[in-house]
Amino acid sequence: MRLEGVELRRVRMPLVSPFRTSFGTQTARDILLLRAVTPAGEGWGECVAMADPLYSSEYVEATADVLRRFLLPALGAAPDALARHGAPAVASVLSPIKGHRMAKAALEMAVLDAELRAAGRSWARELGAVHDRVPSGVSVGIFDSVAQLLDVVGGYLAAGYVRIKLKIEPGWDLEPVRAVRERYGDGVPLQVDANTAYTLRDARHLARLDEFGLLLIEQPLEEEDVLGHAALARQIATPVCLDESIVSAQTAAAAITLGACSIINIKPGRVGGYLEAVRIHDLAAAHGLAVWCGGMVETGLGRAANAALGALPGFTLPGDISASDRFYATDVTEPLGIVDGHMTVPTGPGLGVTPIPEVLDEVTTSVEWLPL
Ligand code: SMG
Ligand code: MG
Repeated sequence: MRLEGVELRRVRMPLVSPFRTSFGTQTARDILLLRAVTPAGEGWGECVAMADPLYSSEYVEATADVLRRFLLPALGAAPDALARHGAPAVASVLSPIKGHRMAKAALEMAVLDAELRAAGRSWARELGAVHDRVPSGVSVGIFDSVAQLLDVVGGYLAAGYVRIKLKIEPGWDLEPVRAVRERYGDGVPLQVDANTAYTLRDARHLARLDEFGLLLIEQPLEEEDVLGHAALARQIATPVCLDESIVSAQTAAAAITLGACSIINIKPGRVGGYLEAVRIHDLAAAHGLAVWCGGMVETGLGRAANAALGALPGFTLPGDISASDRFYATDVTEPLGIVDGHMTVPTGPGLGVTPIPEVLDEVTTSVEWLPL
């Protein structure tokens, strides 16, 4: 594998409806896409960083900056490692540069996609997928009223989604959960995600969610409050799942050992790439923990890769792997749909999906070519 350069392409995609979480409301997604160019063809990467550092410390401008200033020059200075080891060399070459996992993940994704496309191998096969389709869950935002929420949830259930995740925050937790249970019954697989909106002082309040038989509560406390999650897990019956706190296999191992979670949401971008994501999957499986694949409002590129990851054997809970039309009227790839509540895992070379040039051009706000 020899990398000639990487194109950074910023796209702006309007969302079909506002997506409100405990940290803000999004009406459009500003995304950095990477196109890795090699003599044998190209590969695509999608950076999951958001426009603002509200979900995590990374944000889209910062990821472009660190790629330009540090990550691509570092990779350019290590052609032998890349030639010899291919995509797995990316993380090791970039390891002296601290943090910036979403930027690193996007670069590794683009390089791995180029490599797999050239070899005619699929993402799913490369990662170790064992299923040809994955159950599709949907993440539902915060609304002004419970009535609105119930309508939206009803629509997703009618569309076949097999699991509902409700975003919660103080003031929007017991009531929406109770309303969904009352309207749609105890049989609906249901979970909640607080995106760090609570503190350990809320433990008794959060314990009131216990009666609703939730699959899990995701990241109730601050990213760095691993001990707080361990203490909370002892005070509530709902299983604690970590998202923001898990940024590597090492932090996953610590959280598991400390009893901070019994389930992990794996997002490849958050942990520095799909290869690290597989290591967390393996670690969790060795400890008997369930994992599921999270979502970062990706285009079809990221979603296709997530579907392949979610098809590994340890992904025993439905992921946030909703169809293209959950967020986008027009995806940059062929639309990914769900049938009987499942998304088919792509089997073509690499990611198995490719941006449609005309659609891509329409949503592109800037293009920058960075030779290596
Ligand atoms: O991609 O379906 C999706 C969104 C899933 O809720 C989702 N992601 O904390 O898990 C999470 C959030 C992070 C992004 S919210 C803008
Ligand atoms: Mg989350």
